[in-house]
Amino acid sequence: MALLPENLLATEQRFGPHPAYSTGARLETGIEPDKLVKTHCCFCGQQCGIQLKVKDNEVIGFEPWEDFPFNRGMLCPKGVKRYLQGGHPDRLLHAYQRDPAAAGGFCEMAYDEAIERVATEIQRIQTAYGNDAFGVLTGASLTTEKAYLMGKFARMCLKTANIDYNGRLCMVSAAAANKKAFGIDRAANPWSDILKAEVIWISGANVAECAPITTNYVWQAREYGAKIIVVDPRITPIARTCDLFLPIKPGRDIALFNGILHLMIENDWLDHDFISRHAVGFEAVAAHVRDWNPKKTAEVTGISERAIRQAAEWWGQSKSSFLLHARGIEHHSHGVQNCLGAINMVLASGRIGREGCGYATITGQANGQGGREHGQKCDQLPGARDISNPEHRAYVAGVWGITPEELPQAGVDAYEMFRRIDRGEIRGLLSICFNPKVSLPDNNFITRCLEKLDFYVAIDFFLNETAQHADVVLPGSLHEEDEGVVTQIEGRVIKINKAVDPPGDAKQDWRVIQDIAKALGRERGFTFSSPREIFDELRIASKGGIADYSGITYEKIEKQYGVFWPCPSEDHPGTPRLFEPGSWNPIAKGTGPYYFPDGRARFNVAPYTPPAEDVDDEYPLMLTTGRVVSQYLSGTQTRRIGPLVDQYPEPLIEMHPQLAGKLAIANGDLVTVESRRGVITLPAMVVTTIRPDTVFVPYHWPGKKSINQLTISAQDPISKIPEYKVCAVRVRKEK
Ligand SMILES: Nc1nc2c(c(=O)[nH]1)N[C@H]1C(S)=C(S)[C@@H](COP(=O)(O)OP(=O)(O)OC[C@H]3O[C@@H](n4cnc5c(=O)[nH]c(N)nc54)[C@H](O)[C@@H]3O)O[C@H]1N2
Ligand SMILES: Nc1nc2c(c(=O)[nH]1)N[C@H]1C(S)=C(S)[C@@H](COP(=O)(O)OP(=O)(O)OC[C@H]3O[C@@H](n4cnc5c(=O)[nH]c(N)nc54)[C@H](O)[C@@H]3O)O[C@H]1N2
Ligand code: SF4
Ligand SMILES: [Mo]
Repeated sequence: MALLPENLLATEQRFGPHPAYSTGARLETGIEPDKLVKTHCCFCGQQCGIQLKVKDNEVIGFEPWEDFPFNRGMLCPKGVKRYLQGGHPDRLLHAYQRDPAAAGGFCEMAYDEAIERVATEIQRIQTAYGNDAFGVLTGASLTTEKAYLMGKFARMCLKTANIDYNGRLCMVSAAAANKKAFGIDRAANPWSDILKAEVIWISGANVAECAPITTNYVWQAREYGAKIIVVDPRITPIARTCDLFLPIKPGRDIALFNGILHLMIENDWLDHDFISRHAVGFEAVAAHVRDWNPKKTAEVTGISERAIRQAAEWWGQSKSSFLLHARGIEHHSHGVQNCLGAINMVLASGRIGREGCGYATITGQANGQGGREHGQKCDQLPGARDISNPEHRAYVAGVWGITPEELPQAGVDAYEMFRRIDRGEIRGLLSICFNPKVSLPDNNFITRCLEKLDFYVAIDFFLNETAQHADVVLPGSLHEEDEGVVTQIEGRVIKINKAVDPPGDAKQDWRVIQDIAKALGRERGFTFSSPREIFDELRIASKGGIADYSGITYEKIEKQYGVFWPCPSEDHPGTPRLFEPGSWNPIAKGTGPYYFPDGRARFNVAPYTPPAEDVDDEYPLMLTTGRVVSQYLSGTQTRRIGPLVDQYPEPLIEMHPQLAGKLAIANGDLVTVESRRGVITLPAMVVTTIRPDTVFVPYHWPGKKSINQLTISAQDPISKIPEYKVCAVRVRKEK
């Protein structure tokens, strides 16, 4: 047995120096590297360029990569410390199987034997309960090659409909709204357009902590005179430097967007030419927002009428603008409607698809964009194709050498998979790059489901909290141990380059998947010998789809510092800005720039509905959740990096002094927060930067420190995103 169980226990303890945190000691050695590898950060969707220093097959540090145009060498605290994961003692070096008798509950297993066992269990479960009884959960931190392979593996090798990914918790509301309004799901503009905007509107995005490099774009625009408007229940770091802050009540953003559009119409701050020539549906939306006068908008949103009028005036009268949003408006049971409300405001202004006139959702995970395009979503096929469309099915089946009938239909979303596990309909699970025990809402339910599985196999480089329920754990690859492409926040396809080989028995993820296919006797279609071969097939599979990568090559990415999709042929330069006149569009075919047969964008009526669980006498406060700058997602990676742990060692409950005063709570006191689903006790952080009716807790910690014990599993009916951003709670001081 390796170091595994002791270290896992150790990483749960935050106090004092302990061996399981990487401390960065190796960096101080001043060793000359053997080579520098130009690649990108493994964490957020900005995908900053970075050069890794490599010595003796180990990443020992980094150098800035100043030529890469997006970040020009800048990095945030996570990027600076990312290299510390590789040498961590918890790195999985072998396969493991569950063994209640072993310390830590697992014992080492030969890799080949583990693969055989996985194949046997898959066959056993599918023979007894049907193909769909085996589910697959994947992630948007995977390269696009791997995301593509996972979609193909689930449908062609396992023949199951049930594959979905962790972007279901992240990008899907914006994706669904973008498809409804524009027919395409990608940032409309490159970030360089932010610099040319007169007004920058930021809704529900903690830019400085979660998209740190974007802060630089926003601040540079401010230097040139731009006005910054921020909408958030908390005065986040970007809000501290904005020109107008709108302290919205969680869950009320549609009301604000409708209220702003109301004032735009009343004051005739509209682009009539754009509305009549490039869009449809304005009249219905205009009729709908007639009611949303400033008084009503102020009552619902909790923002003053004066601030609403000021925001409308700046937005309405500007000549150029950029609207950005993130999970703050998307993590809602009406997340799609929220995004449609934002888009209506953009379309009415006509400021999109031009220099300095932009709109985008800020993508989340490393490959939040590319990971949602090529078929790891439950209803999608490569090229952002639709699994229920017969033409799309026929095309992809043709590329894979199967008949369309052999392709399963749409499966269910990630949360629904757990409900099916609970009901005994799904009996087996393979997960890669996902930690649902920490990251899904109402996660005590998720833990109970994991214990019900007949068989569960996890592929990861660390034993995350979900994988601790696995029967078999397979050692996959760390970011720097493989190559492939990802698509960053702007829609720019970039290349991750391999710096080191996987250690021990660890294998590149795509090899692990192909080994399982082989052990199942279904090797056909899974004999790739490199990520480049997978990418070349992906290019063909995406050809003619909306997310067309067919003209992108590894060489072109290197030459151009990335290629913006769509890129339909090798002589096409790529598409940094969408919706420009004459740009390639396989749907509109010259009728207009939007991805519909008539070439026009769509206004969508976005009715206001309150959150799934509103406050009442019993649970009188709103809980909202999110992130801090030094921690990343479920924390599997960043909770193992000492300097990042030091910055924010454990979750705190942010509350306003008014609320704290009422409950006799002082900064640092232990406070219990309770919802209808769970309870948590954490130290208070009393700050004036949050609404007095709202508390905020970051979600990067497991077990008793996991705020997802309290969150609600209500989902948006269209996108199926969970409502992480608002539920009702009560708060009391611990005696
Ligand atoms: N440091 C760090 N950076 C990250 C990540 C990380 O874990 N850590 N994760 C990456 C990923 S996957 C993602 S998805 C992004 C997320 O990036 P963001 O969406 O920017 O981050 P969040 O903290 O989830 O939420 C953003 C803001 O929404 C606000 N908010 C809450 N409720 C509402 C509401 O009802 N309306 C409005 N308008 N605002 C509301 C919160 O106060 C918060 O400031 O970050 C990426 N970058
Ligand atoms: N309360 C609350 N909950 C939330 C959110 C919130 O705002 N509030 N945000 C949601 C959002 S936006 C997101 S994106 C999710 C994220 O939630 P998860 O996807 O569950 O979080 P991760 O920490 O990314 O878990 C990914 C796992 O993949 C592994 N991994 C990373 N890269 C690779 C790789 O290349 N190969 C392999 N084999 N493994 C890899 C990591 O080690 C980790 O164990 O959380 C969601 N949960
Ligand atoms: S901003 Fe994102 S991509 Fe850039 S260094 Fe930080 S975590 Fe990495
Ligand atoms: Mo995310």
